[in-house]
Amino acid sequence: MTTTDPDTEVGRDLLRFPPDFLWGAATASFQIEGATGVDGRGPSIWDTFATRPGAVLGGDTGEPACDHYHRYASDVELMAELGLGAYRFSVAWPRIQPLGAGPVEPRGLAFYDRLVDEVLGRGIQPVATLYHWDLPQALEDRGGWRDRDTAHRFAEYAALVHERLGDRVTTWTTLNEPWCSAFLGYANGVHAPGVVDPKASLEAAHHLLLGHGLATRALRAQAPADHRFSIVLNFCAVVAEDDEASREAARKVDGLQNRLFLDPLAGRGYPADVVEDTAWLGDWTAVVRDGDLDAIATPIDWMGVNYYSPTRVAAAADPLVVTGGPFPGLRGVEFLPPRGEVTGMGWEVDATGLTGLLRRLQRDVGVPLVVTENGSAFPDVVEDGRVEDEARTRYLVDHLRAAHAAIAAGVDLRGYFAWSLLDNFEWAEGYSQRFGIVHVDYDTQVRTVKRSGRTLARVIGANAVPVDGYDLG
Ligand code: IFM
Repeated sequence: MTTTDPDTEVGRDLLRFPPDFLWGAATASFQIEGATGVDGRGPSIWDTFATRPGAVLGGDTGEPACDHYHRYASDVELMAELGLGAYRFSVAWPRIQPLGAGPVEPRGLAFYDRLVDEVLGRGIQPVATLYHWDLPQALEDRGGWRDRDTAHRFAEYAALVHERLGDRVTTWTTLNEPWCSAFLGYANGVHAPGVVDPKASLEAAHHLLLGHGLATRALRAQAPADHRFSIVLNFCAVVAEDDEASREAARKVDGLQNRLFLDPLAGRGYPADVVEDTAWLGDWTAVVRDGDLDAIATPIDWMGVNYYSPTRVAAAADPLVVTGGPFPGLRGVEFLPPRGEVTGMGWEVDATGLTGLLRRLQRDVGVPLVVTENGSAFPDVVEDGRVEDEARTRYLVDHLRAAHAAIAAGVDLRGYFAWSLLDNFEWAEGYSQRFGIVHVDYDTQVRTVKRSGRTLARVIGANAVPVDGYDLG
């Protein structure tokens, strides 16, 4: 359709999104809040991990991050300026229960109360994630996600946050990217808590999924019928070299990255091929008890899809050679270098991977989808108070076109959240990688909306993205 809409000034061929499409940006507590020792917050595994020499680039920690704990009101004002319809944030468990169980810290709950009121006051829909990796250290001291009890503690914590915020927040996510919590945290230990124990990481994956299921059940039992529950997974679009052995390698990676999580959530149990591939580590499925798979398959209302990049694989010369890295028990796979443009993280840029992934999930999942994270890190330069982040802007617009293509192909995609609203603490990379559509000067805490942010605002205003070109901002 061609239009010269004076309101949007886009004036070219447009790809229009459905009228009620949800436009947002996402963040996570530990990555932006700072104020780690304030108002009774307990230590999280990331506070501990960041003090381990060499664990986080540059020795960076959760301080100051974006000092969002104190600056949330002006950050919400920024969201309103960008025209966001929704804000996806996470609640820090150690602010609510400093020891991960038992006593509740009222000042922690009060912070999220104020945040939610501010967000709603600006006409923005809050989308709350209950766990984005900041496990209370006290629980890790008892085994963390390797310990089944953590799943029960998570369900209790989830219920009490929902009890407090559920009169205003209706859209909920239990876990963000359990693959990362389990495998980066416990298989190769590049994330907190920094444990290297591949078999235990599979047990942790089960306990995370169990925690999701128990929490979803508990929330459903206490929530009004219009509340919407979900889990957010990070998927990789696996691209294999064109030969049989490489397709077999892709099956293994897809199994450990995607199907290990998708299948039990969809009621299909753990995929037999993944159980078989990992059996040489020892029988991790021994931790699965009667009733666990039913709990994990508690129906959800939507699924969050985090997509950044494709993963290229080929067969290794020796099918039994241990691949290493975060995939527990993976053998016989070679990860190939990215092709074409890469981001600051070294991740290949391929928007078509998003379309393919969404189409596949439409078949495999059976609930509406939301892109809950998508974005790119590039080094930014602030010049005359402006950040002209051309590469990030292209990434954004191309991925929006890819999301639109999925909708056009029949995918029930309900929303798109940019990762991230603000530059922030990028985990093991510290503050070295900037994903924000808003630049943060960590010394002065000055925020500057980047060209990508201005572009997203224009797209939201038009509820459409141009068929070609990037010159919107
Ligand atoms: O910053 C992270 C986020 O916390 C989880 N998803 C991926 C992002 C970029 O690495």
